[in-house]
Amino acid sequence: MFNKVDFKEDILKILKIHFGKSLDNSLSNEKYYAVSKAIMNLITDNWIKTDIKYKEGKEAYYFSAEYLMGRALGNNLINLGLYEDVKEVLNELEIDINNIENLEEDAGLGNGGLGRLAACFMDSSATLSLPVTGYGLRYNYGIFKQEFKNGFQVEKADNWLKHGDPWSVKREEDTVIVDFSDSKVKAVPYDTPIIGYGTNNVNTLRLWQAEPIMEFDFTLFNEQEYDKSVKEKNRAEDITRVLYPNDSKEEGKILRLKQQYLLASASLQDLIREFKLRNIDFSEFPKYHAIQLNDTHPVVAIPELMRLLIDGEGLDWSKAWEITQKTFAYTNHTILSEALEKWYVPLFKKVLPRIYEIITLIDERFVEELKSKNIKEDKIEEMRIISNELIHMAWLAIHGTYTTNGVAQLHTDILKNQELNDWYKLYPNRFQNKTNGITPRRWIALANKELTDFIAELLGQEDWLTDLSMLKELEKYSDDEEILNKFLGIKREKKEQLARYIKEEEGIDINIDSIFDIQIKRLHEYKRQLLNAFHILDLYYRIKENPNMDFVPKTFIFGAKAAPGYFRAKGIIKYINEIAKLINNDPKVNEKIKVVFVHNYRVSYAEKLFPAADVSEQISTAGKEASGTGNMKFMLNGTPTLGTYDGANVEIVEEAGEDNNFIFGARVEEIEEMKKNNSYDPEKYYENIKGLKRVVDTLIDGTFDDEGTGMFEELYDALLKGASWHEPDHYFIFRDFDDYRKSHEEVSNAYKDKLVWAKKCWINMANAGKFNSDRTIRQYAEEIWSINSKRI
Ligand code: NBG
Repeated sequence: MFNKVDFKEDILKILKIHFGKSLDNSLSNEKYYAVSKAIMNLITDNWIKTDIKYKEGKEAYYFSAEYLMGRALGNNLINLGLYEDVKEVLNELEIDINNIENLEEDAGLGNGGLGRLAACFMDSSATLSLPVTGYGLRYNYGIFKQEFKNGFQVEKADNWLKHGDPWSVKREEDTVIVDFSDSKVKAVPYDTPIIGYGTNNVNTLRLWQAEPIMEFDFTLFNEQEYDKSVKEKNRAEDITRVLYPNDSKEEGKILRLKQQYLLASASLQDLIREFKLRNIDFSEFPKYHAIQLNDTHPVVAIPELMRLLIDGEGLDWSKAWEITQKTFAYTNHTILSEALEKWYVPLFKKVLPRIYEIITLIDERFVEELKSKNIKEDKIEEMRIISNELIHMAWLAIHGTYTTNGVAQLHTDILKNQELNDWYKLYPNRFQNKTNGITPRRWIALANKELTDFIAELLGQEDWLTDLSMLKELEKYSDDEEILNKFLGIKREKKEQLARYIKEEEGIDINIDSIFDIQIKRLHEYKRQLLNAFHILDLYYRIKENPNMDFVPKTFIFGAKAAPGYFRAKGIIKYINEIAKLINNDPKVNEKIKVVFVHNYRVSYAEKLFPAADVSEQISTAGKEASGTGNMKFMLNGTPTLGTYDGANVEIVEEAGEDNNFIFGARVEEIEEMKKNNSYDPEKYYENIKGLKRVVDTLIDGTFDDEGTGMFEELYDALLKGASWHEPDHYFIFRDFDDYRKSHEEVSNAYKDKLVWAKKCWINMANAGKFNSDRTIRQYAEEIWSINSKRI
């Protein structure tokens, strides 16, 4: 039971012990630290109990190179059900809870959807009292902080640990040694508690940090060679120094391979050490462990487990292989070819010679298997794990695991029938779908308290936060004016809050009565922020031509980081910022449209954006977005989707109805058809679709200045001339432009009648139940991991 007096005393004690200060003279971030540590104190007994309880039987382990956790304080208080109590205590201490919440740095140990999904899965696993432990890497620097200079993206280091990390505990005693050909390093685990909602269970996220075995070289130090004496230390620490900032594109760098191997090896050594305490035969290993590989990043764990079993434990090959295959499962998160990881053999061999050798043996045996199944020679060459001096990690993943899953129905179908069709034919029973989800604790309870309270009032209870399907009951109010008006009032309040925040952060005034049309996600050509930009510019020109045209004011909001080496993505950011400058400074139109590109989009910014949105932009080229999860966050907060038939959009529309969303553009079949027949002619659209040429030409006609970088011309060429590696307009922007414009018009028309609009929003929210990550995790637990709830 929570005791206010004790809690208050704890805070004061921690301030004293940790900072040598009293409440009066401590700084805000010290108060944040003390409050967080006081919460750690509250949950520790349950954390220990949970750990003991889980050891009784089978556990699942989520191996992921990324966890995009965001802030912990508010979420932990929500999950503990203590938000209001703690707020009161802090009030008595004259500490403003919002103030200290906002001081917390985001734990940005991920790039985008894949890392955020891992974070939602942790929350759901704990909430369901499921024995699931996350394994990952503790990067000293997370995803870079983004600034704009003259509209160009500039990256700054994200020193998220600068004020310390009250939410983790270093477990020196569980340190393991990881071997590379040129060095050995220590992997030291830091454990973070994952607090479930509505349960006492506290799960664990274990993140490894690389450290040198020898702190520094005393001989060199004594010889006054100070730089050299710490060289080894720095080299070791470099491994977990920084997160690679690429989303959906792989970097074939040595350091990246070292990161992946450190994660795989340290985590497996940890599991094997624990397993050996059971004193049972290794053939029982899969009965106690299911390991989920989050994309190909941790797939080197497959040969690493083979190595540990054969070289370390003396098992023979076939027994080790059987154990390995029964232990691992693999999730595929993309079909983009540039994201399917391949390692260049000479590089891999140099860093991990023994692991390379094991992969060659796996490959040889696989080739035998294919031959025995009468697969043709050329097919075998295509499918084998090592070919053309490249190791295909996705092939290794499918072959070395008992199941492969996609992350939305459409994505899984594309894997089975197109991208991985050969594999599907080889192992038809190994493929399954697990449609992604999001945690309602962070994405509505924390981010939208107003709507959360309203829902609880209508449903008369609070269990809906774990059983989102209850939202369906709210559908009966979809014609109830009073309810809809209250709902609109809440949306308005969230829009006001966002507008205030945007004013503070970006210095821009936005109109609360305008439609907040929001596209927030990583910047990537396939996500087509450029299509959105072209449409905005077209609108601008049409308003200029016809100032009296019937128009509903719109605020277009973007948030996106571009990978630092992704030239085109950076060009698109600059282009949108140029459009924003033009429009926002034109007094004749800025009453009608505004464009805001918020800087440093991240989890904590997202919490303010999703609840305030009127329109959710999900406009990827059909077939390219594996799932999307932002689309689900908008939906849960009552926002219709303006999107293509792609990823989980398809399922969103299935749940909430076509009438309540705005679907446009080419579907997968049409795009496949065009590709097959080579029949797509972007130039035809460019010349014939009214208004299209005018906006596309702004990339080269001097309307905007890219300061001599050549960025805009390069974008233009990509659309009209193509490049060595792709056809012109390979994301079909021109094909979809006019359809997209029409859909925007439909949005404007629907928005004019407040109640018609509110009903669409309401029905979306009421049908968001499927997209609870609790549902997703329950399916993983039952259909992949075979684990059961274990409440303490
Ligand atoms: C991303 C997809 C998204 C999907 C998330 C989570 C990668 C490699 N993939 O569509 O692009 O929602 O994974 O599954 O980051």
